[in-house]
Amino acid sequence: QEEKVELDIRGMTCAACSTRIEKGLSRMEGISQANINLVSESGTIEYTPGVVTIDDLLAKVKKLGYEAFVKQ
Ligand code: 9UX
Repeated sequence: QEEKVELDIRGMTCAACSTRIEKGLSRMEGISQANINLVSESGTIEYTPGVVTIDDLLAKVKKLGYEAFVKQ
């Protein structure tokens, strides 16, 4: 079943950045929802473990040009 992970994301400087990340993540298999907040520099991702991993999510955000960490 789906799980949620909260990320801290650094490097977003305009509203299109958060949209870019949302779209990039949403296109990945195993991700049902991605909500990214520019102001709080964070996001919530709903994903299906076994289809996609948290490391995959972090790598995708990094590839898009931002830093991402699992929120502790
Ligand atoms: Mo805004 Mo973000 O022009 O990568 S989209 S800075």
